[in-house]
Amino acid sequence: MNAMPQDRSAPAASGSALPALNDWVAEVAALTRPDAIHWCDGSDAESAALIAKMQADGTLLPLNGDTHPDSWLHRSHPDDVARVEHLTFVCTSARDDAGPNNHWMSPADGHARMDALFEGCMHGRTMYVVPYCMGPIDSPLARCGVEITDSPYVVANMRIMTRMGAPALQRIENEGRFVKGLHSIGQLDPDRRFIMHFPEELTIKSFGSGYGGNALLGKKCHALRIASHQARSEGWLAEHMLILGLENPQGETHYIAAAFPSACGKTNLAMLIPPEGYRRDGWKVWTIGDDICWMRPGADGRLYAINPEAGFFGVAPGTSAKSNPNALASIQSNTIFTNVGVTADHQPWWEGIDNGQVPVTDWRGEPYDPAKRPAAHPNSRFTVSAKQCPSYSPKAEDAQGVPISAIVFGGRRPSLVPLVFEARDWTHGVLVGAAMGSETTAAATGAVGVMRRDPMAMKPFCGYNFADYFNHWLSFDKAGANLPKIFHVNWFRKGEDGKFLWPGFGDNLRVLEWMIKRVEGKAGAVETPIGALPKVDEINLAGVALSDEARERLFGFERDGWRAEFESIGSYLGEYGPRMPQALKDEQRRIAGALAAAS
Ligand code: TSX
Ligand code: MN
Repeated sequence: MNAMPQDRSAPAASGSALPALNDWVAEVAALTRPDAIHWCDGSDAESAALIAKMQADGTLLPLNGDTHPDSWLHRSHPDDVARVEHLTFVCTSARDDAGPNNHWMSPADGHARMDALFEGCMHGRTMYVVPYCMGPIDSPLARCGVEITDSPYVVANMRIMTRMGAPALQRIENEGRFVKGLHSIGQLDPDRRFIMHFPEELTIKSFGSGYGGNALLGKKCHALRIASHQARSEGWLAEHMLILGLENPQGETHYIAAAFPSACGKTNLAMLIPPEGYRRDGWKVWTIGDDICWMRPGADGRLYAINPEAGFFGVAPGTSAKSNPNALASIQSNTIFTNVGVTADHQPWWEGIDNGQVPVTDWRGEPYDPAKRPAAHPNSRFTVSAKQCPSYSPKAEDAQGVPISAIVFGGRRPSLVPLVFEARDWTHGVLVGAAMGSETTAAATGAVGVMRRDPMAMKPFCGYNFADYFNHWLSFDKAGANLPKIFHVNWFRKGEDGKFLWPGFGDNLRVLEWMIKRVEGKAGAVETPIGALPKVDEINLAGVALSDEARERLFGFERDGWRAEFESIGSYLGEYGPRMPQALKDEQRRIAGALAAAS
């Protein structure tokens, strides 16, 4: 199981049949100087041994075994609780290839900076070699990687979030190609912390953080930043999208992929439970994924999607039996909780869990005092296998992926933006995605009510220049393509009184139903310069109490406001400079012109 780092001729059990992998592991061991090397096979025995070790050293605290069997609490370092965008770099040979949407460093400088940090950093520690597959192990759309890490917590999370272990190693050996991810928690010093990507070398180096997005390299670093770069050169898309299946009473299922900026309830939408009447009629929502979607055109021209992940790394606060019963059901056992509070009888607790219990200890391990800090960190998480989700779709394990009927973009827009509209064509849809975003609400992030654009929800995750990325999106519209329709939704429109006008949650199914009717050519629409709006009566609002004001604002088209919005979109696109595709600028001008024409 363990081999000394110096042992370069290790037997197969402690290494791989792939020389390129063995050489890289040896090279990393020579640099980081671990006490031992452990090649992860993903077995139950291995997992049990790792968990026992972490329980012994306090990395994992057991939760109530009666209410939450095989579940654990991890408290991270208080300065290590979130992704660090200002310390995240894309290292391409040419600065312009990373684009204004990324921090850039030359590959040579990036490697030098990181290798200095990694020098001897695993002394006294075990180095884990973690082979993983992003996507069903037998899927042609899946891609593999190997993460080398000195964090057993990372290994335990990777085992849930990816297909980790022997089958992945087998596939890597067959393919001879894999993404190299090197990770060390270092000293968890925020001043010695960097997340660097070398997309041209399919390499990631991450130092100084043990937190999810910085440390579970299969997720944001591989499946989004590196994969988006790889997808561009190979003709597919790696997107920050949930995937759900919507089954109608006839038993037909349409698949929808959707991108939202943070704090819009992506996981809640992915696990939506239909309103009572819909359930009775036989409607069902199936969850394929809640965060990442890889899609590629199939032989029939449609886009086929897989969820590259095997689990959910979800935000805990706000998750309740009311907001997301499927998520709550998923996390009753075999779950790692990070930075949540606990009750007197050691059950996990967070703000908005709404289960009648009370916390006694906060996420720092101190007695809960609401005057001091919330019980759970706002970015506290659960890590759980997708297989534990009651709505998990059997199609999520399908090697061929699922055909996507609709792509949905959204944002938090208290004003102007209607509940739903449909893009007139693919190019218009790409513009809708490029212009999406949220108005800021959290006082912590600065000004309230400021428009933050987050194209396709990919601002922190696109591994290359956004202008090239939009061009790549546009390139899918070609002969033989049979592309999904593109929609934009806004669950967060507010009324004069500042209250939300749309009930949201399960009732969002009514909007999804209209989209599918549009896809099937069974619903009408009102054409406007911004796209097609639902025709009154063609979106089912039976049982939804909406005031006249709500109806007007949710389904109306406000020409003057949109004129200003399109000016703002025009200047935003301008920020990406001369690489911005002309077709997208033309589309913005066309709509701006249409908005100006009739008044
Ligand atoms: O997740 C949300 N969704 C999508 C659900 C499938 N949230 C939570 C956002 C934070 C993560 C929502 N919040 C949604 C929504 O559609 N809509 C809203 C706004 C809202 C909040 C409360 C009410 C109505 C709308 N009403 C009552 O609480 C009674
Ligand atoms: Mn995400």
